[in-house]
Amino acid sequence: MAKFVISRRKFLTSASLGVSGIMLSGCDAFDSQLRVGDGLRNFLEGANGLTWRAQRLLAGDSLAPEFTEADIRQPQRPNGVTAPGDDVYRGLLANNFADWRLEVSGLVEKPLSLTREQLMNMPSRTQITRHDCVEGWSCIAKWTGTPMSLVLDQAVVKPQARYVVFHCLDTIDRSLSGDIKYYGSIDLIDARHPQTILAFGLNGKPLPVENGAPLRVRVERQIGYKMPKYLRRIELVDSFAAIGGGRGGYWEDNGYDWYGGI
Ligand SMILES: Nc1nc2c(c(=O)[nH]1)N[C@H]1C(S)=C(S)[C@@H](COP(=O)(O)O)O[C@H]1N2
Ligand SMILES: [Mo]
Repeated sequence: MAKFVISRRKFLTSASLGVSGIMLSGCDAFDSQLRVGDGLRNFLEGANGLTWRAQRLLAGDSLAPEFTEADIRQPQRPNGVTAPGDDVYRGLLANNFADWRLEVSGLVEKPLSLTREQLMNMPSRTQITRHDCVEGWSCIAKWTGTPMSLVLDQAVVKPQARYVVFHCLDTIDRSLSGDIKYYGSIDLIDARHPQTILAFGLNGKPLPVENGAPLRVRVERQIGYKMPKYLRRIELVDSFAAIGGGRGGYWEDNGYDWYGGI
Protein backbone atom coordinates (compact mmCIF):
# COMPACT_ATOMS: atom_id res chain seq x y z
CA MET A 1 0.00 0.00 0.00
CA ALA A 2 2.59 2.54 1.09
CA LYS A 3 4.87 1.45 -1.75
CA PHE A 4 2.04 2.22 -4.10
CA VAL A 5 1.68 5.64 -2.57
CA ILE A 6 5.40 6.31 -2.93
CA SER A 7 5.31 5.53 -6.62
CA ARG A 8 2.14 7.54 -7.03
CA ARG A 9 3.92 10.51 -5.48
CA LYS A 10 6.83 10.19 -7.87
CA PHE A 11 4.51 9.73 -10.78
CA LEU A 12 2.57 12.83 -9.92
CA THR A 13 5.66 14.91 -9.51
CA SER A 14 7.16 13.79 -12.78
CA ALA A 15 3.86 14.11 -14.62
CA SER A 16 3.41 17.64 -13.32
CA LEU A 17 6.89 18.75 -14.20
CA GLY A 18 7.79 16.62 -17.19
CA VAL A 19 11.20 15.73 -15.84
CA SER A 20 12.95 12.40 -15.65
CA GLY A 21 12.74 9.86 -12.85
CA ILE A 22 16.48 10.05 -12.37
CA MET A 23 16.22 13.70 -11.56
CA LEU A 24 13.38 13.02 -9.15
CA SER A 25 15.18 10.43 -7.14
CA GLY A 26 17.45 13.29 -6.10
CA CYS A 27 14.38 14.97 -4.68
CA ASP A 28 14.14 12.40 -1.91
CA ALA A 29 17.83 12.11 -1.24
CA PHE A 30 19.61 14.26 1.29
CA ASP A 31 22.22 16.42 -0.31
CA SER A 32 24.02 18.95 1.82
CA GLN A 33 25.16 20.75 -1.32
CA LEU A 34 21.66 22.14 -1.73
CA ARG A 35 21.66 25.49 -0.02
CA VAL A 36 18.81 27.89 0.45
CA GLY A 37 18.54 30.19 -2.57
CA ASP A 38 20.38 27.78 -4.86
CA GLY A 39 18.67 27.31 -8.23
CA LEU A 40 18.35 23.54 -8.00
CA ARG A 41 17.09 23.90 -4.45
CA ASN A 42 14.34 26.26 -5.57
CA PHE A 43 13.40 23.83 -8.31
CA LEU A 44 13.04 21.01 -5.77
CA GLU A 45 10.93 23.19 -3.54
CA GLY A 46 8.63 23.90 -6.45
CA ALA A 47 8.30 20.14 -6.97
CA ASN A 48 7.55 19.63 -3.28
CA GLY A 49 4.78 22.23 -3.45
CA LEU A 50 3.19 20.38 -6.37
CA THR A 51 3.55 17.06 -4.54
CA TRP A 52 1.86 18.53 -1.48
CA ARG A 53 -1.07 19.94 -3.45
CA ALA A 54 -1.52 16.74 -5.49
CA GLN A 55 -1.39 14.54 -2.39
CA ARG A 56 -3.82 16.77 -0.53
CA LEU A 57 -6.30 16.38 -3.41
CA LEU A 58 -5.88 12.61 -3.62
CA ALA A 59 -5.45 11.70 0.02
CA GLY A 60 -8.04 13.99 1.60
CA ASP A 61 -8.75 12.69 5.09
CA SER A 62 -7.61 9.14 4.30
CA LEU A 63 -6.05 7.07 7.05
CA ALA A 64 -2.61 5.49 6.90
CA PRO A 65 -2.79 1.66 6.90
CA GLU A 66 -3.02 0.02 10.31
CA PHE A 67 -1.68 -3.44 11.10
CA THR A 68 -2.14 -6.22 13.67
CA GLU A 69 0.00 -7.33 16.62
CA ALA A 70 1.26 -10.23 14.46
CA ASP A 71 2.84 -7.72 12.07
CA ILE A 72 5.13 -6.37 14.82
CA ARG A 73 8.32 -8.34 14.17
CA GLN A 74 10.99 -6.34 15.95
CA PRO A 75 11.37 -3.39 18.32
CA GLN A 76 11.02 0.05 16.76
CA ARG A 77 14.45 0.70 15.27
CA PRO A 78 15.89 3.79 16.98
CA ASN A 79 17.24 6.41 14.60
CA GLY A 80 18.67 9.93 14.63
CA VAL A 81 19.35 11.07 18.17
CA THR A 82 18.76 8.11 20.49
CA ALA A 83 20.35 9.23 23.79
CA PRO A 84 20.26 13.02 24.21
CA GLY A 85 23.31 14.23 26.10
CA ASP A 86 21.77 17.63 26.79
CA ASP A 87 21.95 18.66 30.46
CA VAL A 88 18.31 19.73 30.61
CA TYR A 89 17.17 16.43 29.13
CA ARG A 90 19.37 14.37 31.45
CA GLY A 91 18.03 16.26 34.46
CA LEU A 92 14.43 15.61 33.42
CA LEU A 93 15.17 11.93 32.78
CA ALA A 94 16.88 11.52 36.17
CA ASN A 95 13.59 12.50 37.81
CA ASN A 96 11.51 10.25 35.51
CA PHE A 97 10.16 13.37 33.74
CA ALA A 98 8.20 14.56 36.81
CA ASP A 99 9.40 18.13 36.06
CA TRP A 100 8.88 17.86 32.31
CA ARG A 101 6.09 19.90 30.73
CA LEU A 102 4.73 20.15 27.20
CA GLU A 103 4.32 23.85 26.49
CA VAL A 104 1.76 24.91 23.89
CA SER A 105 2.42 28.46 22.75
CA GLY A 106 2.20 30.93 19.87
CA LEU A 107 -1.08 31.62 18.06
CA VAL A 108 -3.38 30.14 20.72
CA GLU A 109 -5.95 31.76 23.02
CA LYS A 110 -4.88 29.68 26.03
CA PRO A 111 -1.19 28.73 26.26
CA LEU A 112 -0.79 25.38 28.03
CA SER A 113 1.81 23.71 30.21
CA LEU A 114 0.92 20.02 30.50
CA THR A 115 2.45 17.28 32.64
CA ARG A 116 2.83 13.77 31.26
CA GLU A 117 0.06 12.66 33.65
CA GLN A 118 -2.31 15.31 32.32
CA LEU A 119 -1.65 14.15 28.77
CA MET A 120 -2.07 10.49 29.71
CA ASN A 121 -5.37 11.25 31.46
CA MET A 122 -6.88 12.64 28.27
CA PRO A 123 -8.61 10.21 25.86
CA SER A 124 -5.90 8.28 24.02
CA ARG A 125 -5.55 6.42 20.74
CA THR A 126 -3.54 3.26 20.03
CA GLN A 127 -2.51 2.40 16.47
CA ILE A 128 -0.22 -0.14 14.82
CA THR A 129 1.46 1.62 11.94
CA ARG A 130 4.50 1.49 9.71
CA HIS A 131 7.33 3.95 10.15
CA ASP A 132 9.22 4.69 6.93
CA CYS A 133 12.61 6.39 7.20
CA VAL A 134 14.03 8.36 4.28
CA GLU A 135 17.14 6.17 4.63
CA GLY A 136 15.12 3.26 3.23
CA TRP A 137 14.04 1.11 6.19
CA SER A 138 10.59 0.53 7.68
CA CYS A 139 9.32 -0.74 11.01
CA ILE A 140 5.83 -1.66 12.28
CA ALA A 141 5.05 -0.71 15.86
CA LYS A 142 2.14 0.02 18.20
CA TRP A 143 1.91 3.61 19.33
CA THR A 144 -0.28 5.05 22.09
CA GLY A 145 -0.84 8.74 22.65
CA THR A 146 -3.11 11.74 22.99
CA PRO A 147 -4.73 12.89 19.75
CA MET A 148 -3.13 16.20 18.89
CA SER A 149 -6.53 17.66 17.97
CA LEU A 150 -7.59 17.41 21.64
CA VAL A 151 -4.56 19.40 22.77
CA LEU A 152 -5.10 21.99 20.04
CA ASP A 153 -8.76 22.32 21.04
CA GLN A 154 -7.79 22.83 24.66
CA ALA A 155 -5.36 25.59 23.65
CA VAL A 156 -7.93 27.15 21.25
CA VAL A 157 -5.98 27.79 18.05
CA LYS A 158 -6.32 31.30 16.64
CA PRO A 159 -7.73 31.53 13.09
CA GLN A 160 -4.52 32.93 11.61
CA ALA A 161 -2.44 29.89 12.70
CA ARG A 162 -1.30 27.67 9.80
CA TYR A 163 1.38 25.34 11.15
CA VAL A 164 2.41 23.49 14.29
CA VAL A 165 6.13 23.77 15.05
CA PHE A 166 7.78 21.17 17.31
CA HIS A 167 10.67 22.22 19.52
CA CYS A 168 12.75 19.38 20.95
CA LEU A 169 15.14 18.82 23.83
CA ASP A 170 17.92 17.04 21.89
CA THR A 171 20.86 18.61 20.11
CA ILE A 172 20.99 17.31 16.52
CA ASP A 173 23.87 19.43 15.28
CA ARG A 174 26.96 20.81 16.97
CA SER A 175 28.16 23.39 14.52
CA LEU A 176 30.75 26.10 14.92
CA SER A 177 27.93 28.64 15.12
CA GLY A 178 26.36 26.82 18.07
CA ASP A 179 24.33 23.79 19.05
CA ILE A 180 21.06 23.25 17.19
CA LYS A 181 18.18 21.40 18.81
CA TYR A 182 15.88 19.31 16.61
CA TYR A 183 12.81 21.14 15.30
CA GLY A 184 10.16 20.43 12.68
CA SER A 185 6.64 21.32 11.60
CA ILE A 186 3.42 20.11 10.00
CA ASP A 187 0.32 21.93 8.77
CA LEU A 188 -2.98 22.01 10.67
CA ILE A 189 -4.53 19.42 8.34
CA ASP A 190 -2.00 16.83 9.47
CA ALA A 191 -2.01 18.14 13.04
CA ARG A 192 -5.76 17.52 13.28
CA HIS A 193 -5.67 14.20 11.39
CA PRO A 194 -7.22 11.44 13.56
CA GLN A 195 -3.99 9.37 13.55
CA THR A 196 -1.77 12.27 14.60
CA ILE A 197 -0.98 11.60 18.24
CA LEU A 198 1.43 12.80 20.90
CA ALA A 199 2.80 9.37 21.75
CA PHE A 200 3.88 8.34 25.25
CA GLY A 201 3.60 4.57 24.71
CA LEU A 202 5.33 2.13 22.37
CA ASN A 203 4.40 -1.54 21.98
CA GLY A 204 2.43 -1.51 25.24
CA LYS A 205 5.20 0.08 27.35
CA PRO A 206 6.22 3.62 28.22
CA LEU A 207 8.02 5.26 25.31
CA PRO A 208 11.76 4.45 25.71
CA VAL A 209 14.46 7.11 25.60
CA GLU A 210 15.79 5.92 22.23
CA ASN A 211 12.38 6.46 20.62
CA GLY A 212 11.73 9.91 22.10
CA ALA A 213 10.71 9.79 25.79
CA PRO A 214 8.75 11.31 27.31
CA LEU A 215 6.75 12.39 24.24
CA ARG A 216 7.09 12.27 20.45
CA VAL A 217 4.67 12.99 17.66
CA ARG A 218 3.32 10.40 15.20
CA VAL A 219 2.24 11.78 11.81
CA GLU A 220 1.35 8.57 10.04
CA ARG A 221 1.01 9.84 6.47
CA GLN A 222 4.50 11.26 6.45
CA ILE A 223 8.04 10.01 6.67
CA GLY A 224 10.17 9.51 9.82
CA TYR A 225 11.95 12.84 10.04
CA LYS A 226 8.54 14.59 10.19
CA MET A 227 7.93 12.98 13.62
CA PRO A 228 10.01 14.82 16.22
CA LYS A 229 10.99 13.02 19.42
CA TYR A 230 11.85 14.52 22.85
CA LEU A 231 9.15 17.17 22.58
CA ARG A 232 9.37 20.23 24.80
CA ARG A 233 7.09 22.80 23.16
CA ILE A 234 4.63 23.01 20.32
CA GLU A 235 4.16 26.43 18.80
CA LEU A 236 1.35 27.61 16.53
CA VAL A 237 2.64 29.94 13.80
CA ASP A 238 1.50 31.52 10.55
CA SER A 239 4.93 31.28 8.86
CA PHE A 240 8.36 29.66 9.30
CA ALA A 241 10.29 32.92 8.88
CA ALA A 242 11.37 33.02 12.53
CA ILE A 243 12.05 29.26 12.82
CA GLY A 244 15.65 28.11 12.21
CA GLY A 245 16.63 28.70 8.57
CA GLY A 246 13.02 29.45 7.58
CA ARG A 247 12.16 26.13 5.84
CA GLY A 248 10.14 24.63 8.69
CA GLY A 249 12.51 22.06 10.16
CA TYR A 250 16.08 21.01 10.84
CA TRP A 251 16.19 18.56 7.93
CA GLU A 252 14.24 20.92 5.68
CA ASP A 253 16.83 23.62 6.41
CA ASN A 254 19.39 21.06 5.17
CA GLY A 255 17.64 20.27 1.88
CA TYR A 256 14.90 17.74 2.65
CA ASP A 257 11.31 18.24 1.50
CA TRP A 258 9.00 19.95 3.98
CA TYR A 259 6.13 17.71 2.90
CA GLY A 260 7.37 14.13 3.41
CA GLY A 261 4.25 12.28 2.24
CA ILE A 262 4.38 8.50 1.78
N1 LIG B 1 14.09 15.04 18.29
C1 LIG B 1 14.36 14.23 17.25
N2 LIG B 1 13.34 13.71 16.54
C2 LIG B 1 13.58 12.89 15.50
C3 LIG B 1 14.88 12.58 15.09
C4 LIG B 1 15.96 13.13 15.86
O1 LIG B 1 17.16 12.90 15.58
N3 LIG B 1 15.65 13.94 16.92
N4 LIG B 1 15.09 11.76 13.99
C5 LIG B 1 13.97 11.59 13.06
C6 LIG B 1 14.13 10.47 12.12
S1 LIG B 1 15.10 10.71 10.74
C7 LIG B 1 13.45 9.29 12.27
S2 LIG B 1 13.53 8.05 11.13
C8 LIG B 1 12.66 9.06 13.48
C9 LIG B 1 13.19 7.84 14.21
O2 LIG B 1 12.31 7.49 15.26
P1 LIG B 1 12.65 6.20 16.09
O3 LIG B 1 13.99 6.45 16.75
O4 LIG B 1 11.53 6.03 17.07
O5 LIG B 1 12.72 5.05 15.10
O6 LIG B 1 12.66 10.15 14.40
C10 LIG B 1 12.66 11.40 13.79
N5 LIG B 1 12.50 12.38 14.83
MO1 LIG C 1 14.50 9.06 9.30
